[in-house]
Amino acid sequence: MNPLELESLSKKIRIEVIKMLAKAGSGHTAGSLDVVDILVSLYFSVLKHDPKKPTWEDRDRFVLSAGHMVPALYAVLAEAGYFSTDRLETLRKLGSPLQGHPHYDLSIGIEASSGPLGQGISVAAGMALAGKIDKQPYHIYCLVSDGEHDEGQLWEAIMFCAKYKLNNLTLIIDRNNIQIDGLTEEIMPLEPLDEKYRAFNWYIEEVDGHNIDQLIKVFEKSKNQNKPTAIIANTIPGKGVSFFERDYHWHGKAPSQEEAALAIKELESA
Ligand SMILES: Cc1ncc(C[n+]2csc(CCOP(=O)(O)OP(=O)(O)O)c2C)c(N)n1
Ligand SMILES: [Mg+2]
Repeated sequence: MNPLELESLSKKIRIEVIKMLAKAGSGHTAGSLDVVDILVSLYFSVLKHDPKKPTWEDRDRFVLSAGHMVPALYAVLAEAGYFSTDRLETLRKLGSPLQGHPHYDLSIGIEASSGPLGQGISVAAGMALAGKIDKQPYHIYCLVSDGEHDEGQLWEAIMFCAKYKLNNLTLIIDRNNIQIDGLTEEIMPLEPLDEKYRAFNWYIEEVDGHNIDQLIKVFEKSKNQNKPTAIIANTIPGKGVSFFERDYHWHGKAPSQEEAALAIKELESA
């Protein structure tokens, strides 16, 4: 797919996410919308994977550490062919594999359970070290949120990755500047975030997290480093819908049916 096709796919995914959240009546709107371009770039251009063979040994692995953003991942996995898009409307329903936070299930492409902030990166680090020990060709991608940097475990994992020079791991930081109760820089300042990673011996890149072309280039670059890579992806929470954008109140709130209809209309006419 060319970048234009990927952009229109992102729009379709955002509409699916809004429908899923409105139908479920609960969930996380801001982050789910802002990671869409990152996930589309990964699953439709970067990752070596086969939705028809989800247990293929040599596949690249993606771990969503910020588990609350999973509606976007479900929509991308369905669109990629891991399961039917009809199932998206079962989000958060009893008995559905599509719970509000991801549950390990390779049959639908979910590589790790997550939800407790700061833990997914440790899982990804373990996968990357295992890949190195076993001399496996696959690459590990892990998406963490900025709010997850308030967890001590994340920094332990960052030291671990540097110690073992896990250059088969690419970390994407969703830098949307919000967390549950407000702006990250007011609640627990993270800046200078790039310098922190550099001091922890990581290779660092910074991109516009909505520029698919840039994202793909930087992902490719991250595969040729001699240390783990962290990509700071600057994103707009609630991306694509004017009344969601940059408002932290949408962190953990689903749109009503009326709000969803307005949001979809705005996306469709953009
Ligand atoms: C260990 C842990 N503590 C608290 C929570 C509740 N929680 C879920 S998301 C979140 C905010 C984290 O910030 P971020 O991921 O940056 O949020 P977003 O950008 O999606 O608004 C919190 C406090 C959790 N899931 N895990
Ligand atoms: Mg955030």
